[in-house]
Amino acid sequence: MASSALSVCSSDLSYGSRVCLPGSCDSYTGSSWQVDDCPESCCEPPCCAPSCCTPAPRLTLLCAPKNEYLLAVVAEERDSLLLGLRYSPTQLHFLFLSEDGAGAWQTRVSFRSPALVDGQWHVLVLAVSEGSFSLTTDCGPAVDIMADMPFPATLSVRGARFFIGSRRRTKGRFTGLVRQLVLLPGSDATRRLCPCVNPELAVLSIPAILRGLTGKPEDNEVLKYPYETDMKVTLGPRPPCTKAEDAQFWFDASRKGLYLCVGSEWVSVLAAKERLDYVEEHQSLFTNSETLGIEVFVIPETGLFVATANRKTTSAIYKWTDGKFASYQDIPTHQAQSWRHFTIGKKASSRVFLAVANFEPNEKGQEFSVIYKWSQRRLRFTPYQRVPTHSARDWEAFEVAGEHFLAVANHREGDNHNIDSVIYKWNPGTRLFEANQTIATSGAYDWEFFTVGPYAFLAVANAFNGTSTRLQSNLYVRLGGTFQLFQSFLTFGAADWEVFHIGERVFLAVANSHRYDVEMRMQNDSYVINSVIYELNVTAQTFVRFQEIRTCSALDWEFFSVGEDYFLVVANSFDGNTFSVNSIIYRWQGYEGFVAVHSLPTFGCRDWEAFRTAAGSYLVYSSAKEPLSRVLKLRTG
Ligand SMILES: [Ca+2]
Ligand SMILES: [Ca+2]
Ligand SMILES: [Ca+2]
Repeated sequence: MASSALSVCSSDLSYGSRVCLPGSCDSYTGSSWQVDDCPESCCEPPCCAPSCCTPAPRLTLLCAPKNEYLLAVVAEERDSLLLGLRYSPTQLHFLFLSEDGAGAWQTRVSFRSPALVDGQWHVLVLAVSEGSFSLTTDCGPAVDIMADMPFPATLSVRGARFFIGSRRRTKGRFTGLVRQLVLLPGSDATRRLCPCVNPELAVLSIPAILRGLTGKPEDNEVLKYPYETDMKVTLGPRPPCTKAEDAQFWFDASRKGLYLCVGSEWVSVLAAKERLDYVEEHQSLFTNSETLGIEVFVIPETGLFVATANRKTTSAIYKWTDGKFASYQDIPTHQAQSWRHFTIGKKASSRVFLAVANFEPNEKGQEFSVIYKWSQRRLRFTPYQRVPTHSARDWEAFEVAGEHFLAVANHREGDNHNIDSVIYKWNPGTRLFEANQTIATSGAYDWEFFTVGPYAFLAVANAFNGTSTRLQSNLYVRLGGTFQLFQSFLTFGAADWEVFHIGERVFLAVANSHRYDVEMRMQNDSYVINSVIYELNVTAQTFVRFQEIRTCSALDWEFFSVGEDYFLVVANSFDGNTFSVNSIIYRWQGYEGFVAVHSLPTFGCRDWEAFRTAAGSYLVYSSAKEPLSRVLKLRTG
């Protein structure tokens, strides 16, 4: 009637160098069921006692001289164990308290201990129903034990406390790592978590069973599995809690909160806090043509906008109106690649700019990109300054010590990819941007500016040098009034740099799009390659490789946060065969880095932007292959 799924990485328990024959440890012949009528301290003889040890190199078990608790429910007052899962190198014991008129006794169901002591993560699923106990390890074959002593139909946990990794006392504390413990009432999780013979961390992060519970109206019923129908766990919107529902559970799937009906109140058993639950489509935004770049920005006292850089002759600006983006202004562009919004001056609404990167010359063969300025009077963007560019891919706007800069990524001039990109500086006298510094780039795709303490950095994504995509992308630091080379990174068709901060830590992620070399033959796997996240090592004053993530011609990374969680979403555009590939949302999980949590079907995905309104958090992505961008809503609990 209940099952628990554990992922366990046991530490090396082989302290003590003595080994012993398994037979000498306990009378286990596989798995067993027995009434456990003696205190646990004496139940299992210390298997490594010298008397029972024989060196036996072939049939050996390294063992620890104690049992460790993975979980325990302890009745505090009488200090009795109501429920427990105890692990020893030889056996895994499931313990529970049975009570009837004659008294209370502890029952122990023992499985031959799964081999966990190998430094790897393991998934244990223990399914318990009235008369049977079933254990699967890493989704292998289940070991079933039919019990003479049934699992109690009711088990009062009044005044009890739940312990993970211990049973209250220091003794018996688990010395390995428990990554996740899922208690699933009323259901056997085995077939929902499996098959998963080689469980990956990504799969473990949110078990499919929890991901599937979206709290839709049709879910608002008592679970439908026959033997589960008496479990009284209700899903869906908050049900009533009256005398009739006393001691029943309500699982709020949308917020992952578990509540118990006590008296006439739902009492939180597992706290629910705001977190990303799932992503749902919010708006299909039909665009003038395929969209390469999107830029979301706010004009104070006017509203929220998105600018789309469209492949054909007209790009567009949409305004957030009644919870959707609505057409606002069309702007003629020439194979626009991206937009960049920025402001200059204090009175933000009167100094709003938008720069477009044009990839192609105009009808007269003139090649330039354009800076537009927001007209407070006309409530439209109007052309402000033309800047000569060469197949411009990207604009980056930034401010250093009160001065305003714009950097353009010049991709190529004719067939020559090894050209200068230019940093422009705002001249407050002329009120124009003027060339300030040139930097040699190779098929430049993206600029990314950031600061760390007093230092200003500018990273360029170099995508192609005319023969190869395998080349150095560079990070520059501003010293003595110019940007100077700080560090080089080997990249493969680098299309985007994304900088982000988590606490004090600074990360730089590169989107590697393509492994290609004129010398090399085309390879099928040249699009499915690793993109890399680097972390700044402050002591060494250098960025070091933090994590590599498999991507499919990645073109953009976008970092965002929801509640207390941090996420990265990647624009996967092509896998060598099709543009229909999933883009992936990764969640920051501390020492494990970023772990995949959501797969989003996308088509030729080019650019992601995250934004927030009073109604919640959203993502929008553009497609370089169809005139359709999509706005997604991040559902949180
Ligand atoms: Ca950029
Ligand atoms: Ca980005
Ligand atoms: Ca983006």
